[in-house]
Amino acid sequence: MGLFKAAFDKLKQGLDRTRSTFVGEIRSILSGKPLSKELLSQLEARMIQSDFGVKTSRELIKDIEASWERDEIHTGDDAMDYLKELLNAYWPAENRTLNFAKTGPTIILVAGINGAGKTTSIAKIAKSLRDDNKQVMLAACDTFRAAAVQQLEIWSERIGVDVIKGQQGGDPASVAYDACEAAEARGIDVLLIDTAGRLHTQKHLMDQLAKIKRVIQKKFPDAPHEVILVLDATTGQNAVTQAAIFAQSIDVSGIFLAKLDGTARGGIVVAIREELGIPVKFIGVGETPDDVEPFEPNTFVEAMFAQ
Ligand SMILES: Nc1nc2c(ncn2[C@@H]2O[C@H](COP(=O)(O)OP(=O)(O)O)[C@@H](O)[C@H]2O)c(=O)[nH]1
Ligand SMILES: [Mg+2]
Repeated sequence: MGLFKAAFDKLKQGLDRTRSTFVGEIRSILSGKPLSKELLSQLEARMIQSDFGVKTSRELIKDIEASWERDEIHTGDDAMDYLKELLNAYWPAENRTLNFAKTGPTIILVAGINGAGKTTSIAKIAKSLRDDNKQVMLAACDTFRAAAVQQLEIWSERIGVDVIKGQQGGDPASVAYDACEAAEARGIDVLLIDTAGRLHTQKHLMDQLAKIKRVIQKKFPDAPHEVILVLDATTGQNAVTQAAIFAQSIDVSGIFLAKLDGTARGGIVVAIREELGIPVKFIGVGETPDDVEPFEPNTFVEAMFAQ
């Protein structure tokens, strides 16, 4: 049940690269030494390299420096502990769980550029919900690419959930509408809508997402209950830039940060919070439907710093 409770060992394994590279390096820089400006500047450089973002890195270093000046911390090891403490307190209290419909099916619209990990992440969410005894259905609204529909069908068969699809090249919004009707008729709990990640232009893509949303609302005025944006953690700052573009066109309610296992720059989770203010709800830590964890800041920080 990866979606509901973070599994520490799995998370730790998923963060292997970040742990061995970023945390391993800062540990070797800081450990066993008295704190100095030089150590702090090395720490800051490593944080920036690990995608924490320039502004956040600067602020966290300033906080550590202030604590050192107040004579509260003295060594590199103290600074490392303090950084961990700051990170633990970094995320605001906010809702990071899925928002379910009060009545009728919960509609989850999933967006993101091609290759970000949308379809895989949908399979992960679907499997977790199935494991939690929910009736799940998928809608293949990436009608632009035949392969996209096939990929979703393969996952749906493996997980054992229905998928609604239209004709190749057909109107994605009408597939979304059909899927909403089918979800209601079949008493489905959660409908996950896969969307295109690339069209002729960015404007086409954003217009299409907006249209899908409008059509869903014709059927269920309070839907979509979630708009999940899937970002590829390995693309670092590019992912943040993309997210800002999507967020301008559709109200993104949560981020699924895929491929965190594939990067040593786990600091991206911090940069997303800082620059977008959209909660990361889930993280992807591998390619199978079980490789998903809810994003719980404290568990995340503990796993990242675990020895
Ligand atoms: N290592 C790893 N690979 C992932 C993860 N999520 C997706 N992928 C891979 O990323 C590639 C693109 O994923 P896909 O779901 O097809 O992306 P889409 O184009 O956005 O639908 C595939 O090879 C996936 O197996 C993840 O969390 N970790
Ligand atoms: Mg896809």
